[in-house]
Amino acid sequence: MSFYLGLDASTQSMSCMVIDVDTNEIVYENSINFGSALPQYNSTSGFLHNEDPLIKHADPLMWVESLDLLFSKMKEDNYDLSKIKAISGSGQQHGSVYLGNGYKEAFNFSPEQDLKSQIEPILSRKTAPIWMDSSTTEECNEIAEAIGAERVLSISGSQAIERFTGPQIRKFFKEDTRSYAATERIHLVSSFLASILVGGDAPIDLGDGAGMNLLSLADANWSPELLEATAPDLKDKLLDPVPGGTKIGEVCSYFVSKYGFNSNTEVYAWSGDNPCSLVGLGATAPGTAVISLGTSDTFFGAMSQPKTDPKGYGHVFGNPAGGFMSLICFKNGSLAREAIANKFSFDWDQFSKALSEETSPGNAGDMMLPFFEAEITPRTGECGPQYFGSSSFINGEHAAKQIRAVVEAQAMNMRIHSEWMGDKPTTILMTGGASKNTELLQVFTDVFGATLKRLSTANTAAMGAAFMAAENAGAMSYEELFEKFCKVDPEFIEPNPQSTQIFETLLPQFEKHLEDLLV
Ligand code: XUL
Repeated sequence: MSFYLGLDASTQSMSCMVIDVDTNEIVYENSINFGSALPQYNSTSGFLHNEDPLIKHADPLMWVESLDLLFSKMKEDNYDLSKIKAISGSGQQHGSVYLGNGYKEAFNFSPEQDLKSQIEPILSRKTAPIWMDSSTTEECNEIAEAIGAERVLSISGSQAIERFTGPQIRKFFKEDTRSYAATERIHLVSSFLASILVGGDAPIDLGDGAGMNLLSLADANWSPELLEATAPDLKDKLLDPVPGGTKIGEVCSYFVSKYGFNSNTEVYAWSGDNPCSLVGLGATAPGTAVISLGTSDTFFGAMSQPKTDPKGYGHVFGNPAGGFMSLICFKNGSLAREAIANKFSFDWDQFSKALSEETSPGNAGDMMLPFFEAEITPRTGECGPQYFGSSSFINGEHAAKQIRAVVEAQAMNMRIHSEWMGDKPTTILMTGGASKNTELLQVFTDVFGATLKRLSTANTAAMGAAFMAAENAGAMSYEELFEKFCKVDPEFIEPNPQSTQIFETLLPQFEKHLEDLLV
């Protein structure tokens, strides 16, 4: 029994990774893309269309169905699930699922029916607000006014933030008080899927729980002040949070009879995708900065003591290996890169070529603010992309320059907003789907003036979840797991000093455009 399964419920897909701690190999990987595998949910990018661009909800049944689909695929591939010793998982952060009357009984799943039809009747809110939602500014202000903005930051490690679960819960309570009252349990994406695996309520871990504006970091428990400022009777709707990697039970009989899991397969508390990536990258000790280029781009690192961002964009989450982590999130990550590629019908090869062959660092002064969606860092509202520089660039006559402009702006925005974390990093670990693109990374290395290293797997959230299962089940320590599995790609990406100098001169200009936008 040397096999450990990590699941990753991200914005656009449900993925899995099995590691074998005897042979030090990843022995199985698979992924269900929501848009292509489950088109009936009309969620090409993992969320439902809404007339209001600030509202981003997903159908929780899509996540549930993807779990059945993923295990069916493993079975079809003749992967013997009875060999799995323990499971943990990663979920996109902040998204919340609301369960009502009869939910506990429903968790006693019958293998005669699929999961989706058994979960559907117990949802007290049909859709789940996800991290991309920016529609709760009013609720954030109300929470901040109730106890003081500074106090929200010092208790929870983050200002009241639109996508965080507390403000989302408050909005639900205000808009649909009856359904809120009928809600018996509120889960995060991570604890919801963990609950399904064990067939009973699973707690939220401190890593993901810190993304709710409800947790007191100092007490490692829900803050009575924040609960009260958010919505009535909220404490009763939440289970007490647990430290990362707490054992929450065994896989329930549904998975045993349907997919052949061993009934002794242990399940450990799931966490958020960023805390899991910290583990999967072997970056749980302070000193290593990480950039993840995914649907959202994030910049994060482990911290021994919580430190807050004076500008209020940064967050403090729990580190699943103990202690804390800092994080800043940029909503216009892959979605912005995809939007510009689609605008010019470029595939990823053409995208790379645009960066390496058709344009040069600094883009001859042409610059943009790449906020296709309302940005989180900095908070922009629904402003759309903005272009500055030559008229041919502004008019979109030069596709390659617009592509470079998006990537340069993403890197400059990230550099400016990560400065509060402390010393400028000299080495940064890169992860996420887009980290495979070397030409794109050249822009990041030049802007940061730091060496970039990649790991051999880009799927670090699933890897982190598999590590959490293995470490907590007693297979081996995190240090040993990192040593065995976290193989750094021998090809480092080094900054070109001349290009870095160009960006040093451009950064103040870029910052000025940002400031003008926020006025
Ligand atoms: C982090 C954040 C995103 C989501 C989705 O605060 O909102 O990174 O976790 O990946």
